[in-house]
Amino acid sequence: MFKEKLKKYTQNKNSLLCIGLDCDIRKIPPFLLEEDDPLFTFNREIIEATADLAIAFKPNIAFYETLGPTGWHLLEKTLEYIPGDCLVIADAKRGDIGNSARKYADLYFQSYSFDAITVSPYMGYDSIQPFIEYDDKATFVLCLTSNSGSHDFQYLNSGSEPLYLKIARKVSEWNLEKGNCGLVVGATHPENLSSIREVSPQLPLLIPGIGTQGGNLKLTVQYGTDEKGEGALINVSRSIIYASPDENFAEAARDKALEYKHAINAIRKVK
Ligand code: OMP
Repeated sequence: MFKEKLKKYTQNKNSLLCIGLDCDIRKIPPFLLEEDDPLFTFNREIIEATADLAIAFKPNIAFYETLGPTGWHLLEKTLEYIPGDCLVIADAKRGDIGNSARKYADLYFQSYSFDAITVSPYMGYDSIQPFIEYDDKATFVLCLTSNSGSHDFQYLNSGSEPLYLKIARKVSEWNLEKGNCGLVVGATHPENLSSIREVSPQLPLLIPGIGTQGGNLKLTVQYGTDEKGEGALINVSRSIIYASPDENFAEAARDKALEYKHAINAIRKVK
């Protein structure tokens, strides 16, 4: 079960860190371009250097899909390389009518062995249910996203509360089925994290937006974690994986990951 694994890895590794594997041929250290498979070499080195510090890796599927068949192969090889004591989250942001959603669920949970996926709630319950049916996997529903466009719809009033809170409430209801749902909440809205936590105390939160996007780490950890200082995956992608453009890139990524892990834990302690 995802939630049990999350608890175990959080405690064993004393970490909430999730590392985003958003590999981009234009951003990896130039010297890697001489390799046969530069992006795989990059991912492999990053995973090797940071796996003991992270509880999860989150490949954003766009970075793989954009490469066509080569990208799917790169994703496969990358997944094989991630050690068993790390959760693997497909950041795919899927969401379609039921019978199409089932195909996505089968792809990510059966053909590929991801532990969790991100999905959009816009099309409602039948677009999410095929993912929830996989009871040993987790489904993270976009609730309040980190980007500026989150203001277009997510704050709109829906009855007596903003839409993002309605989504948090709905997903808490769906979670009653199998206990395997979570929410995605951007670290760029830390002040709204506490109300989301209040509405959904039992849901794990996947929180991107730290680092390059400028999210507030202190408030994110304070408001995003549960009463034990757990139940959250704090994602950092670019600020860790592209910490250095030189030959020491993996070492630099490890240093950054360590820095984030410690900074997060220092906040959890005084929570
Ligand atoms: P960095 O900004 O480089 O740390 O990357 C953040 C990662 O999290 C990217 O892969 C985004 O697509 C993803 N993300 C957000 O940035 N904001 C969100 O609200 C949701 C996600 C996500 O679902 O992971």
